[in-house]
Parts: sequence; structure tokens; C-alpha cells
Amino acid sequence: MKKNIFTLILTALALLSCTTQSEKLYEKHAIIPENATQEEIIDIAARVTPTRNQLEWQQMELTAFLHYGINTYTNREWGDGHESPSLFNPTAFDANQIVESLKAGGFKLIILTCKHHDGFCLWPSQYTEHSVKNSPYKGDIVKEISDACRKHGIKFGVYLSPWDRNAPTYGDSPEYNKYFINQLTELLTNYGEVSEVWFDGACGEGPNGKVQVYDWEAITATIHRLQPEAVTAICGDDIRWVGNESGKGRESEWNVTPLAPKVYKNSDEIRQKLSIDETSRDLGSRDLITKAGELFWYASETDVSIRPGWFYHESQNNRVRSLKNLVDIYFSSVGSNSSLLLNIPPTKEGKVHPIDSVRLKEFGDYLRNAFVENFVKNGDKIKRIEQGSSVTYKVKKGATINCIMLQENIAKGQRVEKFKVELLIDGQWITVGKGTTIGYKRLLRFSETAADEIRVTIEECRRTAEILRVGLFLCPDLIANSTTEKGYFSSSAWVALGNDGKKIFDNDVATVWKSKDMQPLIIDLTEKIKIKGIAYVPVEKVNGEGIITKYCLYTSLDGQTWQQEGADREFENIRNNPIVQNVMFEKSQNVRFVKIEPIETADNSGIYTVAEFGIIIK
Ligand code: FUL
Repeated sequence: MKKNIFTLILTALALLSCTTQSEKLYEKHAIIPENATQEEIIDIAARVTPTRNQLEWQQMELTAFLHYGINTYTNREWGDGHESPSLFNPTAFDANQIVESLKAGGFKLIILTCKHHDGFCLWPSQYTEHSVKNSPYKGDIVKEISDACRKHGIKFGVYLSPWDRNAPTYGDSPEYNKYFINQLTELLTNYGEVSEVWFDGACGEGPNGKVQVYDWEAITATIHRLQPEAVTAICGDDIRWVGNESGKGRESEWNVTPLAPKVYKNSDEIRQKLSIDETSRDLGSRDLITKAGELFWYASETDVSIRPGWFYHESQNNRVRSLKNLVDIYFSSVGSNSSLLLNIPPTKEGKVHPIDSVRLKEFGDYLRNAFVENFVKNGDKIKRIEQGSSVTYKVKKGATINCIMLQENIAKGQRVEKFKVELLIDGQWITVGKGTTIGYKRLLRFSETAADEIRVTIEECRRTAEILRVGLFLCPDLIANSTTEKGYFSSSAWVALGNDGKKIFDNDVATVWKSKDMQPLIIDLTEKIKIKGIAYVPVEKVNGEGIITKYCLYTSLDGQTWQQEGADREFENIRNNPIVQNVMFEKSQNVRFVKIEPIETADNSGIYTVAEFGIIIK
């Protein structure tokens, strides 16, 4: 008997070591051996895992963004760096109100724009005069927000824009790198624990502007040294931009991807070879990974604003996203294996606007209420499932459900490629959900029903799938958005002179007018109208074809004498956030003709496009 137990233990140990060996995991990064077969590459991909920091970050699900700074006071999205610090003048700044509002929305981490592209610092940096220290406010916004975060048990993160339109050294690479690292060091040493460092990828300085070569190695080393627990995002190597600023996740979202983080030395080469970037539809299919030489754990973050702009604009108070819209965004981000980074821009006063804070509370309450009870019995037990196999669970008696939640044990990698979910309703198995990737979390909705059992089938996967959790919930239906107004007026009676411009005025953003060259577009409103501004609606695609980025704008009463409206103009941040652009005039004026002279487009294709044109009368 003794001998038998001994043999059993030995066999168990041998089996265990065998499993551990075959389950060798690659934390964050795997290099594919040169002569690896397709099967071997897929097998390696299944064993790339997140670091502890990456895993904990993804489990948080909800991060809030605070875009606050000089733009709040100039009503812009991108400042040019020449603004006077004296403009920064919050009259009732209240860090507690801000943090409490975000906490009520369920957010676990808050990232503050400590410095946006205009270079204005929300802390009294000793390396520049362009900061709060020279504003009427005088205090330290970074300190106030980080202290309030700690007080309310929320994690704190910093956004530090690499692009700086104020720093005189910008473009003098070694000097600016020093300046940037000095500022980063201030942020990472003086404000307690920092959990996420967000480096924006935007840089508007074109070929004739200053080009900065960043020392990413030194920058990353600074973060690892000063805040080893922090994850780095966008121009960082822990978290990837989802590829749009509109809250849309991918149908197939892979955490394991050959997309090399931009900060890696060979990143450009890899991206070119595989023809991929953050906006590519496919970042992890079998087809793609079998062409790869390296694989990364590089999960996505979906950043989107609760209002059209990233900064606060009073004119957008009636365009705060509805609860339904926010919940849909939760499903297409967190529910599609991404993380949600929702921006809530503080007002000029220095608070979250009441409309936004009410919406946040509704959002938090909705999620807390919808996901409070899992109606699957024993849905929390980890199950290992082979390709082609199913697992069945009982559903709690009397439950009404309309939402499935599936989670993989991503600590062991991401493996599911295709799945199906069926419910046993009145003795019949009915398919209520199908999909490709699961990853951290997959949520699918269907019509409300009762059911006795749920069956999850893993139709395709890499190695053996590990399902961490299966859930069924009741997510109350919501009424479609009624608060978002279009904000501009357009009429099919207008004429685009010399062009067949019907698509410009057809009230359908999906139909896009395309120019033949870069000649100005002249619009005849056919009668004299008193207008406050104009609206340009671009193609709804990141870096989309012919999106106008820089332009001149003129108005006229007779089509002969033109008056220029402002100097050379820029549609700020339109490449990444191609939403309607409202251009307000200094004063209302009578206009019959509008002329838009494009100067630069997002893709430099020699043509420009207009999805819609409108005027602002109210
Ligand atoms: C973009 C920036 O240019 C926007 O202003 C904003 O900060 C957004 C989150 O990222 O790239």
C-alpha cells in the first residue's frame, strides 16, 4: 500500500512537471524561432501572458480621463502653446467633487492631463514658466487630484503629452528629451503612487515643423525605476490604443499581437513588414501571427469622451452622451476584451458639470445593478475545454436573462478563436450568441428569456481553452439617445458651385462628397442668412481619406468680395476624432456664400472630402 502511494505521488509529480513544461509561458513578449512551423507559432501565441501589472490593469475595466488645462479656458481642443498662463483661472476648483463624481460612475483609476500639447503644466514644474504657478490659481492641480484620488480609494495616472508646442527645445531632440524626463520625474516622484502613464501619440508638426526624436528607452527606464507598478499606455509598451476615439471595440480583439509597441527600436520595420498599425482591423488572427517574428501581450484601451470634444465647451452641454450610448460603449469596449477610458472634462469653474455627473451616476448604478447577480449556477469554476467541446451549467430557477458574459483565464493567455452559446429553453437548445475572441471579457446581448441550462461550445481555440467565468445577467433595456442634437442646420436647397455636391447636403453622413483637386469649395446658401458659424462633418474614419486638417474660411454676400474668417485655421485632433467640427465666428453675420479653401488633409492625397456641411444659426 505504502509503495502504491509512493508510486502515485511520483506519477503525479511527473505529470505535473510535464504539464508545466508543455505550458511554458512567455510573459509579455515571445520571439518566434526562425524555423517554427505554423502550428508551433500558434502554440506559442497561446502561451503569451500578461505581466502582473497588465493583468491587474485589465481587471479594473474602467478608467476615467480628465482633460483639463488651458484649452478649458480658450475653448479649444489643441492649444498652440502661446496662450498666457493668466487665462487658467478656475473659480471654484473642487478635486473632491471631481473624484467623487467619477467614483460614482464606477471608475477605478483617474488619468489627468498634467500637460497637453500646448505645454501648459497643471503642476508648478520647476522646468518651465508655462504652468499653474504663473496663473491666478497658483496651486497645484496634480496634487489636488492625486490627493483626492487617494482619499477616495481611486488609483491615479498621468497624461504627459510628448508633443509640446510651447517648449523652446522641442525638436532639439537631446535637449527636449532631458526636459521631458525632468517633467516626468517630477510627476512620478512628488504625487505618490502613479498607476498609469499615458503618452499621447499625436504630433501635428508636419514635415516643415520641428520633428522630435524621443529617447523612449530612457523615458521607459525612468518609469520603471520610479513607479515599477505603473503601466505605460499608447506610446508605452503595456497598453495599446484601440484605434479610434469613438468607443468602438473590435469584433475580434486579441491581446496577443505582432503589433510592436512604437517605443521598440524595430517597431517601424515590423509594422511595415506586416502592414499593420493600431487602426488595423486584424491584429491577431492565425493568418497574421503566422507571418510574425515576435508576439506581444499588448491589450487595447478604448478612449472616448462623454462629450464630442476632449475639453469642456459650454456649447456641448446638450451633447453629453446618453446612458444608452454609454452602456453600448461599455459593451463594445469592456465587453469586447478592451478596457474603457472615458473622458469627463471639468468645466471652467473646475468641477464636473452637473449634466455629466448625473450621467456618471446613472452609468455606475446601471452597471452595479445589471451585474449584481449571476444567474448561472457554479459559473465561477475554471473549466479547461478542448476545441470542439462544450460545457453545460444549470441556470438559477425563475431567472429572466438577456446577457451572456464569458471570461477566459487570461493569466494563462488568450486562446478562444470561435465560440457558440446556447440556452435550453422549453426543452430546446437555441443559439443566443456566437463570436470569435473572448479574452478578458466578452458580453453578448439577446432578447429577454428564461432558460434551464446554458451550453458554451468552444468551436476553435489555440491549445486548451481555460474559461474562468460564465455568467447570465439581466441588463435593463434603455431608450435611445434623445439628448444629442445635431448642432447644425443643412438644406438640400444649397448649391456647391461648379460641383455636383448633392452628397454634401443630403443629411446623410454616410454619403461622402469627394473633390477632384484642392480647389476651394464654394457653397451658395441661395439666400442671405444670419449665421453664427459653420459645421464641417468629415468622413467617419480615423485618418480617413481627404479629411481636411488645415484650411482658410471665407464668407461673402455676393460671391465676389470675400471676407476671411480668422487666419489659417486648423481642425484640431480631427485625424483621431473625426467628428463634426463647429467653427464659430467672432460675431453673427449675414452670409450668402461660404468658401472653404483646404490647405492640408489627413492623408495628403491631393483631394479632400466632405460628408456634410452645415451652418450654425442658434
Ligand atoms: C489625442 C489628442 O490629440 C487629443 O487632444 C486627446 O488628448 C486624445 C485623448 O488623444 O490624440
